[in-house]
Amino acid sequence: MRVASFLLTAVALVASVHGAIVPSKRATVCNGHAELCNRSYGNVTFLGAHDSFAFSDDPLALARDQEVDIPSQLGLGVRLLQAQAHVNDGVLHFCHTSCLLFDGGTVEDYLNKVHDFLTANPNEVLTLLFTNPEGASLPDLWDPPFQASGIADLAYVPPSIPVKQSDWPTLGELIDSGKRVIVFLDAGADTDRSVPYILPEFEMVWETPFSVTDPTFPCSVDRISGPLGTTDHMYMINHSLNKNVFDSGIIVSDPLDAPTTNSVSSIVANAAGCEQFAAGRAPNFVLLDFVNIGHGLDAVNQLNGLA
Ligand SMILES: *[C@@H]1O[C@H](CO)[C@@H](O)[C@H](O)[C@H]1NC(C)=O
Ligand SMILES: *[C@@H]1O[C@H](CO)[C@@H](O)[C@H](O)[C@H]1NC(C)=O
Ligand SMILES: CC(=O)N[C@H]1CO[C@H](CO)[C@@H](O)[C@@H]1O
Repeated sequence: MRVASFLLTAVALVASVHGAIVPSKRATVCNGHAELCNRSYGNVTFLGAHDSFAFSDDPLALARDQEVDIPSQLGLGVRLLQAQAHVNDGVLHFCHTSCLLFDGGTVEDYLNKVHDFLTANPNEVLTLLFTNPEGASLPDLWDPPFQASGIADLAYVPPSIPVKQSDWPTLGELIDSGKRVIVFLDAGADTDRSVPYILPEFEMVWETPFSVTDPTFPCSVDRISGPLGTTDHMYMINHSLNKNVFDSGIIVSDPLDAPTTNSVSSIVANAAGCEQFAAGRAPNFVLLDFVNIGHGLDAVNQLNGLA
């Protein structure tokens, strides 16, 4: 301890001898844009991949919602990854509805890939939005893969919960602090706060309806919880169009619609329809199927005032 503090003092002295204060490391480009460094996380629009793990290039894989893998999605500018977890043989997997229908592998393998991206891209803020339909235990099943992959060390823990939309740190602050992953869970984190970095989604983010089959995407506040008011939440548009197969009630996503659904005009129109619920603000997250099709990132840049 003594040696360490002596060294620190010596370094400080050398620094002051060489003139003035040594500035702490500051990110100058955040998520690819200098303009975003000084912007609150709550005032940025991010591109999201719905069912990010459910990728396949096989058109016959009806349970897929993406065509390209996680590194490719991130490479396309996706900065929110959504996925649905199921317990399979006592271990958490990402699966679509059931692991028999589509098994995307273990959450730990998935998070290892995400960690590789974060290590290679130190100036990126990333959001993980996972769903927990089986109510898997946070300390017993969710925390272990986050710890093993190293993502837990990068996850932001707010000083108190819920965080108002206007109270989030800037992207630059998140990057500079090394805590640049925001983790939301749809169910479980509201009642169990024993894993502090796993945040209760609906207390801070509201969502538009899902399984939408109307291509005009009429906006409404579908899922939200208190105590914060609607405009003090961030929000996500679930901008994926589903097809009711032969009116059977079976809903699947359709890549043939994706060029239209993922166009700038369709996304921006959906956002405009929601601003009435958000004091005129753009959505924080634009969640898409088939992120490699259409122009999702262009729409997001436009909503961020960057285009
Ligand atoms: C960042 O934002 C703060 C407060 O909003 C402002 O005072 C400061 O000038 C901004 N810095 C830059 C580099 O834009
Ligand atoms: C960020 O703030 C600007 C200015 O108030 C607003 O136009 C924009 O919609 C906001 N974006 C988000 C995602 O809150
Ligand atoms: C976070 C999330 O993905 N919310 C919903 C968006 O829509 C899909 C279906 O299209 C739902 O499964 C998700 O829960």
